[in-house]
Amino acid sequence: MQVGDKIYIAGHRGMVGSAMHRKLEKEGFHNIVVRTSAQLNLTNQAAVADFFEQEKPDYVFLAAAKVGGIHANNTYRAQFLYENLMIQNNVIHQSYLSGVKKLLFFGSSCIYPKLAPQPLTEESLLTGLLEPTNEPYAIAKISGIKMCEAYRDQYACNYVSVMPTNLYGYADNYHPEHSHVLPALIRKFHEAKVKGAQHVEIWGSGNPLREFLFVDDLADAAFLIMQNYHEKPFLNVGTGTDLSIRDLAILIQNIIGFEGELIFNPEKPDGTPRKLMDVSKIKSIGWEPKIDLETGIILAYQDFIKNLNTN
Ligand code: GFB
Repeated sequence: MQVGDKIYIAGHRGMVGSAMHRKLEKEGFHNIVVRTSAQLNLTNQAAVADFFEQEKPDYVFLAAAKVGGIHANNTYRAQFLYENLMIQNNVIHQSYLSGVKKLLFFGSSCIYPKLAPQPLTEESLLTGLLEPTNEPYAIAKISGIKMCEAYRDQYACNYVSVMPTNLYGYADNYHPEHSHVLPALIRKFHEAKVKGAQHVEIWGSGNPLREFLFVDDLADAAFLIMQNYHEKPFLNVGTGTDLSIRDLAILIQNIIGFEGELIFNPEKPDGTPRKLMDVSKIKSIGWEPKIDLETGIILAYQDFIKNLNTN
């Protein structure tokens, strides 16, 4: 990618797409094409074809997706499968037809089997059964990886995929039910503190282990991969360390300053017991995360407060 190249970010208003936008601007890229979902419905094949025909981007970051936490994944199962397949099928295929030089597809750590050996290496893909709560989303993301690989095999397209661990950061979704755990807990502890509540409910047992990456660190990794990595195997992106949901809750509680009790609700699903990424491959090409968890939560909390009226 050179500074004048035309770059399309699909999903530029989401957490990942907006981080990618910031990163590209910081690196001096100015020829960036974006469309809101109202301007371009990525599930519509004809509309996506017209867009590529008209804009002819050189590079594509495919960050558009229907995403959410464990409850949203489990509730909107049909939409998570259908919308994600349609978006990625349209963007990947039209990129091929319009001669895009390189495309980067964002996947997710939930593509791995529920009980795969930890830390999760890229080789674990398709070696076992998926976690049921997010199987539709995972199947869509696995299809995206396989599409990038197949278009490379058959048409020599330079398409690569990255598998980020659980993300958080600027422009996250703080919906009380549909968000991921980290933004959900920021919101719950903040509201409990403001209202002077006695306790905060944490879903599940608190025992599952999760790894969290600040989204700007992912954008750095994706930029590096776009510039310097041109091979077929997809790459994990994570910090290489995890913590229990209980410890995460205590950390957020302390940062926000909530003094009440934590109550664990076993009626809510735990999801996969652990999904820690093996990040040796991405580290070997020169990437390291820069934002530690505590700093990242403070930044995310500031962003939450700033956008309080829109969250
Ligand atoms: O982040 P999360 O929704 O998704 O939940 P996953 C992680 C863990 O936190 C689960 C617990 O064990 C939840 O039960 N948890 C505790 C909470 N309190 C809360 C809360 O208030 N809200 C939420 N959301 N969780 C998702 C997948 O799995 O991870 C997606 O469903 C995607 O497909 C994403 O891959 C990265 O980590 O379990």
